[in-house]
Amino acid sequence: MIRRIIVCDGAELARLWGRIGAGENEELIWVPRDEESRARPPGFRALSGGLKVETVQKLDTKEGDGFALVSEDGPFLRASILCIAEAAPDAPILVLSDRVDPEDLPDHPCLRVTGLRTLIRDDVDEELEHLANLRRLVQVQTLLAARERVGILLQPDPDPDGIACGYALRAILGRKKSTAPLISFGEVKRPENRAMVEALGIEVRTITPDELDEFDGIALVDVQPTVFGESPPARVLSVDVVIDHHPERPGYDTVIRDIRPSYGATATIVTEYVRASGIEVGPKLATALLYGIKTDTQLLGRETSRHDMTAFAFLHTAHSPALLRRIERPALPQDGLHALGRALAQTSVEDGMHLLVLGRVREDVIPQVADLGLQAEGAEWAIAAGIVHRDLVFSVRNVGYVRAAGDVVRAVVEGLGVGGGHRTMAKGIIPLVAFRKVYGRADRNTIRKALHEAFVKAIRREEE
Ligand SMILES: [Mn+2]
Repeated sequence: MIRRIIVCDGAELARLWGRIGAGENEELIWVPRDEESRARPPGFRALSGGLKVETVQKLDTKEGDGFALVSEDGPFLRASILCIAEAAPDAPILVLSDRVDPEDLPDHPCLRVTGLRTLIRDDVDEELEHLANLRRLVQVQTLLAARERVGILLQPDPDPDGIACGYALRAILGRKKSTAPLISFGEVKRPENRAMVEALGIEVRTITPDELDEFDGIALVDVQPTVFGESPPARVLSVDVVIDHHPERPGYDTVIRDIRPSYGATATIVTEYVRASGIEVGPKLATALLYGIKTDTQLLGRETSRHDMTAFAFLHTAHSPALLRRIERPALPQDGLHALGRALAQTSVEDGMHLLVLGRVREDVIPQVADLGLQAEGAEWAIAAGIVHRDLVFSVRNVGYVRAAGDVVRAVVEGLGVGGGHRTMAKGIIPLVAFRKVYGRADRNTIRKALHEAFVKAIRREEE
């Protein structure tokens, strides 16, 4: 059994350690200071005169045994480390000291230094943060408790962050769909957002501004009232709760305002509420919030705070990987697979570019094909294009060490349509009308040729 030998310098630190309580396999040693009485702290063995080479030898340490030195006295620590290094060279040493500078300690191959009080302090600070979140949450709960119907308002075409926050807020309010529906002025449209509500069975009701009157409580998550157009409905300018991570906007009233622009996702704020509330976090709730943070921060990439990291780690232990996969990789419909088959039949990688033209297809098939396309040998770029309604829609992926996908797509759609994205992922939309005006027709071959040339040009231009 591995032993941990705890050496406390002086009665005060020994008693402090004693109050924390000895862990299993801990052997407690007290080194009395000169001025101290000989009253031995309970549980400790006294070692007058400090650690000596012989005393360490007598401890007869075995492989795996380690020392913890608790002291604020530099000379004591230096002498003790040297003794241990000589008598038990393989034993690791943990120094717990708030005042001694680690730089002043002798070199040792297996030494860590941490504070004792600061260690406790960090935990206390963390608890106080939980408490601050609990206070906010209790305010929200108290304010809304007596309301019959609370509308949880999301941005139009809500994204995963907004959807997750609405879903979680309802859970921590202890309410149901009927008394706290998720509402929005614009339906969930984007395929990746649809995939989320479908996989999690979350309903978002599309309402008109007039329908807000049905509610005697309104809470906004991941959005602020002045986002809703030039002259938002009056009811929306005076609400009960706003929880958001976008920069604070003026021009509206709310009873409770929790806006934290340094956070990468509103789902992080709501996750902190969830933790503070102590409610059980089931796999659905955890997956929703995790996906919200993941998409808003580009998987903890840009604009991520330590709060986002902590919330993500907390949720990760509770989420369902299978559910997350279903959201991120929605089931491919059979005609999508056929379209993919036809595209693959004439596939080739040219100029490091793998272009797959799908024809008419469901929109969510396109990004999945782009992901797949990047796996082709020699492909630095994958472009999957398909026709959705009256648009040519394409998803772009790259390997990451080439030009930013967002910039390239913006160059490709310039004057024709809209597009944008990030370093390795981007999306573009060109109305077929605009495409035909330039290229005459919009059949498979024309699309392939046009996109190939446009991308080669845009990538080269970006490289200049
Ligand atoms: Mn957000």
